[in-house]
Amino acid sequence: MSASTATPVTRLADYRAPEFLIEKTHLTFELHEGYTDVSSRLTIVRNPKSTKTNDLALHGEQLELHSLAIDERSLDSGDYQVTPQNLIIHNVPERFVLHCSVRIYPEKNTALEGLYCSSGMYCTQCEAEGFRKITYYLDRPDVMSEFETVIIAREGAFSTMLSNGNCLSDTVHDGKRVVHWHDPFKKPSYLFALVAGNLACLEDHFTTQSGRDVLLQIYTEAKDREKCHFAMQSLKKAMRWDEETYGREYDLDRFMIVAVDDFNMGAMENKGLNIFNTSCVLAHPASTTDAAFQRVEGVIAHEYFHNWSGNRVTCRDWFQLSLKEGLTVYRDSEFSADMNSRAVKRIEDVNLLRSVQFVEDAGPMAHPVRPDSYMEISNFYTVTIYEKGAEVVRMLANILGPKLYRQATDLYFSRFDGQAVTCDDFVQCMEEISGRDLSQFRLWYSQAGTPELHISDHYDADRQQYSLTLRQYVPATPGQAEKKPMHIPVKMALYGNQGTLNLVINGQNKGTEIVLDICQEQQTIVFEQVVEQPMPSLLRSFSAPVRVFYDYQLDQLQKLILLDSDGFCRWDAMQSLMRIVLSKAIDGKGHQAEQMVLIKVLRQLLADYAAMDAALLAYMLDLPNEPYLASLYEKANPVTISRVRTQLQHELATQLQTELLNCYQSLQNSAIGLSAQAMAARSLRNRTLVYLLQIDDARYRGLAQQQFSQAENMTDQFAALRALVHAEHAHTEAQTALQSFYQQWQHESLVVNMWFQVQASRPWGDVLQEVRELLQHEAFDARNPNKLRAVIAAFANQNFTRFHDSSGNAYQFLAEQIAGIDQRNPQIASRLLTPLTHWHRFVDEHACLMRKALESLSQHELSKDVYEVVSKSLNKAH
Ligand code: B3K
Ligand code: ZN
Repeated sequence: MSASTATPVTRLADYRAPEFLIEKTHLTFELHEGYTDVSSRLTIVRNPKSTKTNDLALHGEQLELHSLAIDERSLDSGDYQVTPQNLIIHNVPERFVLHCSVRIYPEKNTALEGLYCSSGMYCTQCEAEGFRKITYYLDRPDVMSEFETVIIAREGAFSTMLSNGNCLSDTVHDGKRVVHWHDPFKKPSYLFALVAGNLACLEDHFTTQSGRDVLLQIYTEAKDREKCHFAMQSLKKAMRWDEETYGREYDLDRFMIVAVDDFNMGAMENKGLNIFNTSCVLAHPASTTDAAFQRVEGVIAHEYFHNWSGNRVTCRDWFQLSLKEGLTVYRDSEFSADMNSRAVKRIEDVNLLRSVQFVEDAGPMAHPVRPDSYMEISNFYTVTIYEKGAEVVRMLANILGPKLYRQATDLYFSRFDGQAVTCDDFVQCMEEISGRDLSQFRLWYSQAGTPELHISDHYDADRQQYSLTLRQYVPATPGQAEKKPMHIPVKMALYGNQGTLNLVINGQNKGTEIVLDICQEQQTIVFEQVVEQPMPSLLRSFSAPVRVFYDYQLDQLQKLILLDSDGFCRWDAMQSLMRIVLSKAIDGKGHQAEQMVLIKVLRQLLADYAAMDAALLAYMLDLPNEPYLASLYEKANPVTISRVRTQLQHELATQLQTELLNCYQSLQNSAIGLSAQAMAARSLRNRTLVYLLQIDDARYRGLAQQQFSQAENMTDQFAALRALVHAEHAHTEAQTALQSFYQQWQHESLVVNMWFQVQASRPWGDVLQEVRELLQHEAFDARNPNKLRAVIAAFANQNFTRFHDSSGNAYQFLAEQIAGIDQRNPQIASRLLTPLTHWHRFVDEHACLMRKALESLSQHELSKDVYEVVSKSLNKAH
C-alpha cells in the first residue's frame, strides 16, 4: 500500500485563511490534437487578513511547466521550486500579475478530473481539486476570482466552444477560431468549466420573476437532441420553483447544460455551464424508465439550485461540503415532493438513508456531516454529506417552521452572497431569525453515527395519563468513542379507537400532531386526559435520521398500515411488520402468526387497491432490502438473509396470487401515458408482476413475455425483462428476451447499461462467471464509469445474494477489478470498494473472506483514494 507515506491527512483544525487572493483570472486554452497549452494571467494580491509570508505556494499536479513570469519579468529557476503538488515562488511582491504557461494532455486523462476527452469532445471536471490539473492556482474554495477564458482551436475543429458566463466574442484569425468568455460573478476554481466539441443544441427561454430573459441551452451529440425536451421542461420548473419557494432568481443571461458520456458522477454545477452525465439528462419514453425520468428531473433541479446554494454562497473549505450539498439535496427533494407525490419521495429518501447511509454510519468510513479530517476529499462525497446533511437541514426547517425558515435562508443568501462560508454561518442565521439556542443541535454536524431512540410507554387508566419514555444512544464511531446526547425532533401523534387524539401536555392542548424536542439522554413526556389506551404513531414523516425502537404489537402495526393519515408512516409500519416476520425467520424462530397478519393486511390492501395511491401501495409491497436487513445484525449471515427473504417473497406470491393477478390485469388501461397516475399504475403493476413470477407457472411467464413484446414504453419493457431475468424458473424465456432487447437497443448506450445491470444483479446462477463475460462484451468499455457501474457496481451493490456467495470468489473478483481500475480512475475505484468495507458486520466466515480480499488489494500500488478506504477498513477492530 505504497500511498501511505505520501498520504498526509488534512484537518479542519488546521484551517488557515489563504495568504494570497486572486482578483482576476485570465485563461487561454489552445486545443491541439494530443495536447493543450494553457496560459494564465493571474492578478494576485496578498490577503490583508492573513499572516505575512514571502513565498507563494500554488497547487498544481501533472503539469508541464513551460514559462513563468511576474509582471512581465521571466523567472529564473532559482526564483521558484516545483514539487509534485506545488509550485512555490519565492519573495513575491504585495500585488502582481503572474503569467504562467503549462502543457497538459487531456487525451491521456483517464481519471476524468481536470480537462479530459469524452466521445471526441473536450470537457472539464474541477470539483473538488481538479483545477490544479489544468494550471497552477490557489485551488481552494475560499479563493474566489473573476474569470475570463479564451478558447482557441483550429477553425472547423469544433462547432461548440464554451466556458462560464457570457460570450464576449467569437472570431476567426489565421485559420484559428477564438472564443472569449467572461463570468462576472466571482467564483472558486472548482466551478470553472470548459467544453469544446461538435454538439447539437436545444434552446428555450425563461423569463425571471423580475422580467429578465434567460437563454436556456442543452448541448448533446446530434443523435440525442430530441431526448433533451424533458430536461428542458424540468429546468424551467426548477427555475420557477426556486423563485417561488426561496425567492432565488437566476443571475446570468444564459444557462447552459452539456451532456457527456464519460463522467465520474451524476452532474456538476459549474457556474452557468452545468456538465451532466448523459444518464442524468437524456430522457425519452421509448428508451427511459419512469424512475430515470424522475432522476433527470431531480438532478437538473439539484444542479440548478446550486447556483445559489453553492455558487453565489460557497464553502470556505471542503469540510463544509454539506453546507452546499446537504442544503441543495434538501431543496431538490422538496422540489420533487412538490412536483410528484410527497409521501413517495419521502419513502425513497428514507429507504436510501436506511439501507446506505445508516450502513456507512456504522462502518469504518463513518464521519460527521462536517468531517474533521480526510486524506482524499473525493472520498467524502458520501451519503452522509449529501443525504444525512439534507436531513439536518430538514430538521432545521421543521424546527423553525416555513415562515422563519424562509426568513433565515433569505438572511443567509443576502448576508453571505459572494462569500465562502461555513456550516456554522448557516446555523447562525437559523438561530438569529428564530431566537432559539441551537448549540445542542449543532452536534448533528460534528457527531457521526446514527442515534438510536428506544421508546417505551405506559398507560395509567385511573389517572387518564399516557407517558412516553425516550432514551437516546449514539453509537461510537471511528475517532469518536464518547457521544453527547443530541437534539432529536420527534414528530408524533396518538391514535384512539376513533382516530387521532388531542394531545394535552401540562394542561395545554397541543393539537393532534406535535414535535417533541428530545434533548436529554432520557426524557419522559406525559399526556393528560387520555381516556383510552392509545397507540403512538412515532417519528412521523421521518422527522429525524435516527433508528427508532418501539415494541409494536401486530394489531397496532396493522392499524397503522391501514389507517395512518401519514402515507410515509403507513409504509414504515409495513416495513416494520415485514421486518418482524423476516427477523424471526432469520433467527429460526416461529413466525407463522406474524406472517399470517402480513398476508392478511396485504390481501386487504390489494383487494381494495383502487382506494389508495398506487405509487404508495407499490412501495408497500417491497420487502425490506438485504443490506438494510443485514444492518440490523451485529454479525449478519448474508446467505440466510437472502434465503429467508426469497422464501417470504415466494410465500407471499403463492398466497396472494389471485389478488396480485387481478391487480395486474385491472391496471392495464390506467398504465398508459406519462401522467403521474399512469406512472403510479405502472409501478404497482410491475411490482405485482415480479411477485407473480416467483411462482413456477407458464401462464405468468407468458404475461411477462407479452408485456415485454407489446410494451409501449421502457418502464414496462424493462420491468418485464427484469422480472423474467430475475425469476429462477424463467431461464429460457429470459434468454430470448435478453437477446431481443440487446438487438433492439444496442445503439442506445444508456439502454445497453440497463441490459448489463439486469444481468449483473440477477440473484441466482453463476453470475460471477457471467459478469466476467460481460466485461468482455463488445459493448463494454472499462473507461466509461457508467459501464463500470452497470456491471461491477450492479453486481457488488445490487446483487447481495450472489456477491455474498460463500466461496468468497466475488470478493476476490471485486478486489482484482478495483486494483486495475485504480490505475486509470481512482475516484471510481474507490467508490466500488464500499461493499467490502463492511466486512466486520458479517459472520466470521464471510468477514474473513472479505478482509482477505481487502488485504490482497492492499498489496498493490494504490491511489490516495483507494488507500484511504482500504487502510481505514482494515484498521477496524472486530
Ligand atoms: N458537486 C458535484 C459533485 C462533485 C463530485 C466531485 N468528486 C455534483 C453535485 O453534488 O451537484
Ligand atoms: Zn450537489
